[in-house]
This record gives sequence, C-alpha cells and structure tokens, in this order.
Amino acid sequence: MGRIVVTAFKWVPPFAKGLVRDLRVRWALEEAGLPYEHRLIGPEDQASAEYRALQPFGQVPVMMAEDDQGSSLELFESGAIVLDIAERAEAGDSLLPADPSKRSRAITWLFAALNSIEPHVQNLAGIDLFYASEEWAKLRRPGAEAMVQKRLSELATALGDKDYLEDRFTVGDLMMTTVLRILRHTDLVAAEPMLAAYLARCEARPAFQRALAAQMAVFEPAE
Ligand SMILES: N[C@@H](CCC(=O)N[C@@H](CS)C(=O)NCC(=O)O)C(=O)O
Repeated sequence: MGRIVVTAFKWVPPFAKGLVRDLRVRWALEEAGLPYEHRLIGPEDQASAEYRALQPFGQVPVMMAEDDQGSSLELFESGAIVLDIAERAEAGDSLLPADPSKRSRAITWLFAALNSIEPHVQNLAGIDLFYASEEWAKLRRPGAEAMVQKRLSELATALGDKDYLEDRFTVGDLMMTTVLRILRHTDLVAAEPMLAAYLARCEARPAFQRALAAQMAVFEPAE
C-alpha cells in the first residue's frame, strides 16, 4: 500500500476529544503497521462539493489510499475503512484471523458493535451531550439508559471471562472498544466489571495509545 491519508477534524468540543471516529481508522492502521498522514478539515470543507464527493454526509473519517501502482481508493464509513485495512493487513494477521470461519466471526462482532450496540449508545450520548436541558430529553433518558444497560449486560454475558470477544483480539474488539468509549461520561460500563476490564485491556494496546495520542495532539498540541 502506498500513501494513506485519513481525514480528521481541526477542532471539536471537549466532550468529543478522543472519541472522534477517525480514532478507529488511526487505531486499525497502527495495529496493521501502516503509516498514514491526516488531513485536517473544518466546517467549510465538510460543506464543500469536493469533500461531499469523498463523504456524502460531510463527516469524518475518509481514508484515501494509493496503491503501489498509483491508483487510488477513497473510502468512507469507519466500519468499511477498518475492514479494508484489516484485509490489507492480512499478511500480518493483525486484525482478522486467516481462518475463514474465525474471520467471519470477527466481522460479525464488528457489525454487532456498529449495528446492535452503537445506535443505543449514540442515542443516550446524544440526549446527554446535546439535549440534556430539554424536557423531552429528561422524559426519554431513563428508557434510553435502560436500553444501553440491557445491551451492555448482554454483551458482558457473551464476553464471559474471555479476554476478547473471540479467542484473540480482532477488528471486532477494535470497533466494540470505540463504541463503549462513547459512554465515558457515564458509569454504565463500570457497572459491568468484566466489560470494564475488557475495555481497559483493549485500550492498553500500544497501537490504541498511539492512535489516541495522534488524535489528541491535533486538539491539544504540545506548547
Ligand atoms: N457512520 C459514520 C459516522 C461518522 C460520524 O458520525 N462522524 C462524526 C464525527 S465522530 C462527524 O463527522 N460529525 C459531524 C457531522 O455529522 O456533521 C462512520 O462510522 O464513519
């Protein structure tokens, strides 16, 4: 793989620092040992026709990758990007097992993170971070929180006493970790000790720490 560029925001409010979804892509690239650059964007870029051609919704992340022959690939959606990286990193077996059945199980967890857990987590985070003072949000919050608790309890049961969702760290754990992190303003993950330990285990990975430091360095540059 040739040059890799990932889009990220120049600025975000404090509640989003360390959670912006380019973190997923940075982490996958770090796990795969693929060097990358970032392109920092702001609201004008998000609205531009040029950026919309790369990301129809004006969001981050986008990954632009050139292959060694010079042809380029532009991808959006963090799940699709992370999977693409995992497939390219196959030789290193770093994010997806080589065995086809184990590979499908890992991909299943990636979808579970994005499709069965994140919508509920995002719903609660949206209520708390954007609408907390609205009357409707106060009424809706208990139900939204209960749904997250239910999903976390179910996830904790599936994890059991394993270190990872399958028998080793995969792209599914990477995505699940970034989804659980969205709840950091609550004590919901802490209320599930096995899940809290799992989250800490995944976050302790050196590749995660490098990815997080790279995102945070944009928002809080060293003096
Ligand atoms: N499903 C998309 C969601 C991307 C997303 O929500 N990006 C946020 C940052 S974490 C964003 O760009 N928000 C600004 C906006 O929606 O205008 C993905 O996973 O890539």
